[in-house]
Amino acid sequence: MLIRRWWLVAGALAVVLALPASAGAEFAQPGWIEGVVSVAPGGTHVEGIEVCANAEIEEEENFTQCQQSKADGSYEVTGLPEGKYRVSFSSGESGLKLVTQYWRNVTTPGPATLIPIGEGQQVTNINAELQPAAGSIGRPQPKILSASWGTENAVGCPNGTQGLDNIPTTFNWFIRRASIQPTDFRIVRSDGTVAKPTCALQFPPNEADEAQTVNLIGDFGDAASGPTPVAIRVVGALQGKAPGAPKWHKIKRLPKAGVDPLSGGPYIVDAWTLMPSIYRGDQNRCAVGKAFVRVMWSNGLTAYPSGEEVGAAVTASYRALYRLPNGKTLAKAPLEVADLHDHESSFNADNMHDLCLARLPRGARLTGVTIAANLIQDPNGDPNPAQKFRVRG
Ligand SMILES: [Ca+2]
Ligand SMILES: [Ca+2]
Ligand SMILES: [Ca+2]
Ligand SMILES: [Ca+2]
Repeated sequence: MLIRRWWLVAGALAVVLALPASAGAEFAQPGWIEGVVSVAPGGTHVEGIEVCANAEIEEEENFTQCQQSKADGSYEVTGLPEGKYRVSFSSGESGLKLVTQYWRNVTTPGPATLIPIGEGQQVTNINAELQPAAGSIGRPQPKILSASWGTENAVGCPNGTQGLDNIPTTFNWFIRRASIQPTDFRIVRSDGTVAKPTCALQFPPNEADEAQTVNLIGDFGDAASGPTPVAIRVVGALQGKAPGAPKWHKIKRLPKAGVDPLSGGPYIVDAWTLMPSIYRGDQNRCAVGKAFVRVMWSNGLTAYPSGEEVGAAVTASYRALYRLPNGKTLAKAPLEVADLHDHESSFNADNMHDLCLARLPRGARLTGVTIAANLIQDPNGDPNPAQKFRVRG
């Protein structure tokens, strides 16, 4: 089968084979497939998903052509000789941990629908929505969740400068430490001036599973007489990944985020189930329980009004909300709260708590976290408002 072999060898050889005068009809035009890929929940279009078209061609090795999706989720796999193709969709270079699937939403190759492609034929709308793999969370796109003015003239940088302000900035992704530089950020003040941080640290949240926060430290304003910081922008190249995803990924431009005032209280910005792969090495992890929920806040956390590490009142008030397969909601009280005593001084307490939960019913899905008001304070001494945080998706 000369025609089929043509596609399996280098283009240069094809020219040689094409020389006989009568050969024109033998060299069929290749076909191709195209479509759009997205990631659930929400059907976000993602760059770097790998789409492969695989044909078992008689008397030949398997023939496979692959291509990655573009930023708008579209892809084209070209150069396909006539045949029937099994099309697969997988994580590729997307930086996400996704379940590999075949066209028409099956996860094993056996029952996959074969797509016939004729000579020179264009087959369109070979679309797919991929699901996050177990032990990862979706989050196909990075986002800033919060930027809150934490303290005024009260913190320092490793270069020795003291008396600085800080703005902990939280993301829905882990940010790769080696990619963070102070020059990656700008702080816009109320008078229109722009400040650069003196340093940008993953501290106090400094554990490997706490990489969602970057603490911007510098001279950002004056709460009493102004100006005050009002917005932050990311202007440099950060790298990040969704918690549980295998690869770091370049973070493209993010929308400008507003800065909460110094006097504001702390609030919950994120909650997700800690998977074993991430939680295993955590030094101050839950010592009890079967399911573990990371609760991330906008600012450092201690007990209100003592400023000591949080205790029984906080444990008693937290609830993790779950949706059960029968549609009912379960409000689960934690057995304990972990990720406490992060640092020697409670002033450096970080912005995370871990809820240690007893075994959950099968199929329970985390939908939110609640806690009553006036139990937790931020480093400026401001108490928390009551929280009814909803998990999206
Ligand atoms: Ca505050
Ligand atoms: Ca921890
Ligand atoms: Ca911690
Ligand atoms: Ca903590």
